[in-house]
Amino acid sequence: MELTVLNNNVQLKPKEYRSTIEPTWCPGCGDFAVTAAICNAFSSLGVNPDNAVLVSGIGCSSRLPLWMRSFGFHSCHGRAVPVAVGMKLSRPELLIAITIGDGDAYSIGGGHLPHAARRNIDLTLIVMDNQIYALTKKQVSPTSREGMKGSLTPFGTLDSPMNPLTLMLTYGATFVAQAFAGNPKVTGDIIKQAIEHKGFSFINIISPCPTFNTIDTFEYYRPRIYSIEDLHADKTDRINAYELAESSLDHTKNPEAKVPVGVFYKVDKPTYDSKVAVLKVKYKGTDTPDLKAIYNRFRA
Ligand SMILES: Cc1ncc(C[n+]2csc(CCOP(=O)(O)OP(=O)(O)O)c2C)c(N)n1
Ligand code: SF4
Repeated sequence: MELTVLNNNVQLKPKEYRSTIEPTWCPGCGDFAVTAAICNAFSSLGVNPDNAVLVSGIGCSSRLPLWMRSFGFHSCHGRAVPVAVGMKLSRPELLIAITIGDGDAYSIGGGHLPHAARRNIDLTLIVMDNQIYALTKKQVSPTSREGMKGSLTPFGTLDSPMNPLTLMLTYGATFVAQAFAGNPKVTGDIIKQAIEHKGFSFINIISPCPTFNTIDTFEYYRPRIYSIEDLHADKTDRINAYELAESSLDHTKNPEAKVPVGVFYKVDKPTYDSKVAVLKVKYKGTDTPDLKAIYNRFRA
C-alpha cells in the first residue's frame, strides 16, 4: 500500500497548519524556522492535516507537534522512532514524520535508527540538530564538537562528534539529506522531497540554540553553508554522497572548511509497509483486528 495523503490536495496556506498554541521556544531558536519549513512543505504538497501525524520524543525540539494543527504524539525521550514505526505499520495510509533533537535521535534513541533505516519504513525523520541537550540546560550531545564546555563537562568534552549523515548512509536509509534552519525555503523544499520519497527519509537540520550553544550559531554557520545540488546531481551515487557527507564535520577542525547542505542520497527500494500489505493480502489478514480475540489470548 502506498501513501495516499498526498492526493488530498486540501490547499491550505502554510500558516493554516499552525495550531493556536504559541511556541514557548526562546527568541532566536532555530526550531521556529524548522516549523515554518514543515508548514511550507505541507502546504505545497496539499497535505490534509487530519491525515498527518508528527511524532516527537522529549526535548525543546520535541515540542514542535504542539504548535501544529496535524495530529501529534509526544512520546518518551528516545522512543519516537519505534512509536512512529508502530503507527505506520497499523495505519500505512497516514503521513508520519518524526520531529526530534540530536540527543534524542543519536544518543538515547540511537539504537532504533539502524533498524528503521534498513527496513525502509516509509517515515520522515527530521532531526533538529543544535549540537547540545537544550531542554536539560547544556549537556554535550553526540554531535557537540570536541572541546565543547557543557554543564557536566566544564573543562570541555573529550569526545569527538559523530557524523549522522555517514551513519544513515551506512545504515541503508534511502533518502539522506542535510539542511540549515537559516534557510527555511531550501529546508522546506528538502522536507517536501523527503515526504514525497517512498521509504525511510532522513534530514539532519542544523538548528542553532542561541541560549545554550553560543559557538554553533546562525552567524557561525551562515558563511560556511554551501549547496551540494550543482556538484552532486546523481543522487544514487553512494560513494560521492559518502565523501560529501564525510566532509560535513571538517569545519570543527579547519575554520576554512564549508558545510554541505542538500540531498546526498536518494534511491528507490520496496518499503517495509508495502511488503506487510502484500503479506496481509496473501494470508488473508485484515486491517480491522478483532481486539476482543487479542485480549482473550492474553487472559490468564
Ligand atoms: C529516559 C529519559 N532520560 C533522560 C531524560 C531527560 N531529558 C529530557 S530532554 C533531554 C535532552 C534533550 O536534548 P535533545 O534531544 O538534543 O533536544 P533539544 O532539547 O536540544 O531540542 C534529556 C536528557 C528524559 N526525559 N527521559
Ligand atoms: S533552549 Fe535552545 S533549543 Fe531550547 S527553546 Fe531555547 S533556543 Fe531553542
